[in-house]
Amino acid sequence: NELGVVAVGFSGGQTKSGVDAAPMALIEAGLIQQLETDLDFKVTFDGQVHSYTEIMPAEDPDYRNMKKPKSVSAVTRAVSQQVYEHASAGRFVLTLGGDHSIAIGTISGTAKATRERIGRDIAVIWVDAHADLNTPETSESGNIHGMPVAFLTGLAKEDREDCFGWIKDDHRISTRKLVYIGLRDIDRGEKKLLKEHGIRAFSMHDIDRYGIGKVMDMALGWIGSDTPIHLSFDVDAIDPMWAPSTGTPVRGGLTLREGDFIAECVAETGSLIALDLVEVNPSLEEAALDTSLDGRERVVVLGSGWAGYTVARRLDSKKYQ
Ligand code: DIR
Ligand code: MN
Ligand code: MN
Ligand code: MN
Repeated sequence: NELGVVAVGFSGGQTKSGVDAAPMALIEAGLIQQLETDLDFKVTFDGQVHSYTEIMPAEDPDYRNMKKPKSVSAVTRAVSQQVYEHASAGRFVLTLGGDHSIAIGTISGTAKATRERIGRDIAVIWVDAHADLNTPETSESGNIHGMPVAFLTGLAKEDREDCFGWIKDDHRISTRKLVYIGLRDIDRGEKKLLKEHGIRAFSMHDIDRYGIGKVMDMALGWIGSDTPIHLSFDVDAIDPMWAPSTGTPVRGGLTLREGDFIAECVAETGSLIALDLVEVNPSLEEAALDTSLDGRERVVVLGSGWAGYTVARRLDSKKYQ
């Protein structure tokens, strides 16, 4: 039961500081220990929360409407290599973010490693209030955490090596192998792209209509039973009542139990190869909508307990190891 952990203390894909402190908060809450002791994983972890200061560019002006393009490009390129090395060694990869821009690194890393190792294309389940599908041109904010899926699917491309030009075909995924769950805050440009490319998406409206059980059946049915799955989980998919400590909370989200259920169903397939847990921002605990519990504690407990559980359940099958 081999697990590689990558801790990414990076917040440059959006403008609020604090999301870089999440990996340490999760680790201090006992995540690594829980994975090793309670869940019996052999954990490979370099013991560091990477902030990649040594590769940060001296200056980083906006480019094609993107904020901090060179920084995000350099960090995601380094993350891609770290994740690629774990995945190439047959390890399940757990990445702790950081904002969601880091998924450019995690998914490109598993996509490439899985192609090389077993000749398969991966599928991605993107659990989020947002689609993160903006191209630099459709983005209203310029924040790259709203763009990772566009770069990963090739809907956004750039030749400049220092602005995501390092992303090649073997890093990319097809829009056919992408499923969204939990959407409720979509920009106009994103809506158009979802439609044009026939991307499978289950919004909160769909979850209300069909229930989470049916939605998971449909989502996993779309992917098929013999495809390696990378689960990218933005904590803002969960309702702010449960997970208030996040940069862009949106009302009307998943219950805590629905979040668990998604993780359990994906784990049960035996096809899960990687998990990202992103956008936890411990410094935003004061913004908690529900003050009956301490915001930070809830999010940390959610993150660690839930991430650990997902990984454990997945080991029922070692299909892709
Ligand atoms: C918005 C917000 N769609 C943007 N995206 C967020 O900036 O492109 N993603 N918050 O998590
Ligand atoms: Mn996101
Ligand atoms: Mn989001
Ligand atoms: Mn928005």
